Amino acid sequence: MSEGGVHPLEPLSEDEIHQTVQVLREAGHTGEHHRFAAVTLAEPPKADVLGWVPGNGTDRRAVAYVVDRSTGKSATGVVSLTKSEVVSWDAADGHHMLLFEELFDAIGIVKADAGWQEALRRRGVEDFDGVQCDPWPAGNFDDPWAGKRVVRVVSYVRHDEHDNGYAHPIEGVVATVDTVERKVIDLVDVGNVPVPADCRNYHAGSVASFRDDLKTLDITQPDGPSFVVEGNEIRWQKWRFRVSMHPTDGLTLHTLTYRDGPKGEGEERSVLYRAALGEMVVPYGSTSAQHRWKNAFDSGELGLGRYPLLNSLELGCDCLGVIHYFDSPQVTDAGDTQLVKNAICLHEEDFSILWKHFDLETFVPEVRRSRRLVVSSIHTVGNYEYGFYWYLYQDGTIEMEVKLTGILQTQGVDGAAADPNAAVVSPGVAAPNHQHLFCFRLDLDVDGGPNTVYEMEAEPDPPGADNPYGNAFRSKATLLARESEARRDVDPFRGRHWRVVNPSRANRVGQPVSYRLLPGNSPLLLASPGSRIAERAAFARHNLWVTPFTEGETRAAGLPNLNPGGSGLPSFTAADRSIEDEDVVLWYTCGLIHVPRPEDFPVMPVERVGFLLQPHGFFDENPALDVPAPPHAEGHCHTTD
Ligand SMILES: [Cu+2]
Repeated sequence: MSEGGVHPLEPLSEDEIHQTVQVLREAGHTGEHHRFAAVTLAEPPKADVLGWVPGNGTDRRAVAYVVDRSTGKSATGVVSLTKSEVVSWDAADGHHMLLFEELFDAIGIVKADAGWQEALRRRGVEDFDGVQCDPWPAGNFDDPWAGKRVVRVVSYVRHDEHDNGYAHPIEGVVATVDTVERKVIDLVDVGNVPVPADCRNYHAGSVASFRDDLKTLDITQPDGPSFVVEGNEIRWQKWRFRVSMHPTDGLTLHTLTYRDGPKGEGEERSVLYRAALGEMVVPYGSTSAQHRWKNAFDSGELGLGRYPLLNSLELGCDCLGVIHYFDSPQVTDAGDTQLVKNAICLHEEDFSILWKHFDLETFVPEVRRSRRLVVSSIHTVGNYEYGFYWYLYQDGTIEMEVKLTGILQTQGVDGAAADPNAAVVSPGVAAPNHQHLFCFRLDLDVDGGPNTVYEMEAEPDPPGADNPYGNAFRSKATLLARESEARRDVDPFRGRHWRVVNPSRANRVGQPVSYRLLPGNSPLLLASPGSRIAERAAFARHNLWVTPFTEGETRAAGLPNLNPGGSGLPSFTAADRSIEDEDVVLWYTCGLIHVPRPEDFPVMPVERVGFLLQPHGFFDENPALDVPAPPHAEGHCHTTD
């Protein structure tokens, strides 16, 4: 048995990753042709985690996602680290995320391809070494190669090593590479658009002059931060939770509770069991040969929680203040271990006012500063960066904010043949319209559960004898009893949102306790319902889905790489299960419709999107009354008893 002190949700150590690889090798499951897309903790069944007490060992397990490069077949292996043996080896499933080795190989294969070289010469490009090739997930369009492991490669010219290639797209050339056969199996070479010549750079060496009026801004916490970290457990104010980095789900919160009442006396109340990205997709809206197939599932196809997509964060650059970093041990394709240092950043921020009132009878104000805890990570997926920021607030609010930055996906255009589905951002350079759609899997356990979900919205009362002035409106609650009733879309005109209620527990005024999901910007998938991407990214056709918690139902689109569609939520919900008075999981999709601006180029200022989880009747009153006034405040911001 594992050591009693190790919590079942502690991430794998480098030694445990090494052990997993060794066990699979020694059992004969993996050989010279096998590569490891990911090795991560096999999270134990929920009941085992919740029932764990220190001193009770659990069977600690790892899961390995493996690809055989000689056949393209993939497999999932589960290894008991406690017993050092293989628990299961499922060679039946395919579609595991892309290996970096496949992506890097594809670049070399394309550059050596005579047809591709000829297509570039036709565009005046002769220096193939200076060309930047970007391999992409290929999607699934019933192509002749459907079912094989393929990637599509598009290219850009760099005038020197650090030049921004996205300013010089080589338009109309797409090479499809079979990563098993290791050859180009299809080459698109269409159109006659010149490669845009203007250099558009953003790195410090390329900026002519910097503004010179920024004074020093230091953040100091002379007494240290207010949080305590033990393993992957964090305690801050009344919150307690765990954090981890998952290969596909990215930054993950586990077993989040809030202590209701004074220190040492309050009740520790459960809010959620697990919250993380359940999938994301970036569908492009251009019909052109170079862009029509671009639908990156950056989570399930590319594994944004893996090295080298997962960034090592730098103090003073990515994060400011008194920081605690969590490292992320990873497996390499070849089965070695690699530590991503500073993968998760934990720190506190001042966040303006928490609450205030100025009493006009006494002219005495009461003001409290809001402090929030920030847990964040940043991921580079090709041209884009995504930052995921979980915020915890003193009033019981939880917020997710995705920060989108990086470089636009670009398209060479000549003025005469402008693409109606793209926006020009620089002379000769357009960027296709696209969406970024993030589906968060939110396993709420409000006061432990079971829970029931209600859709809430404001409804005007009809004018009449009961509403003579026509001003009345009420809050309408609609029970979502079955999965088929819980595929819902936002309605900002009615303030639509969703409440997760614990029907067996009431607050002081007799209402069932609840947390509510307040949606942020929530566009739906714009691609037509009959399109292949609508099948593959079905989760994004509704803002909300609700399922009863079921072990293994973790990915909103299943394993999306090369997948024709139908996996994930459509399949989970096919039996139309009851979700009333159950352990419910919410799948909420927020996102952006990105019509690119010239200001997004050559590097895009951060855009933000996200949502809130807020207590609604969970507490009996404002839970942040006990936040003290700032001790060193100048002037008058509170009474002095
Ligand atoms: Cu975008």
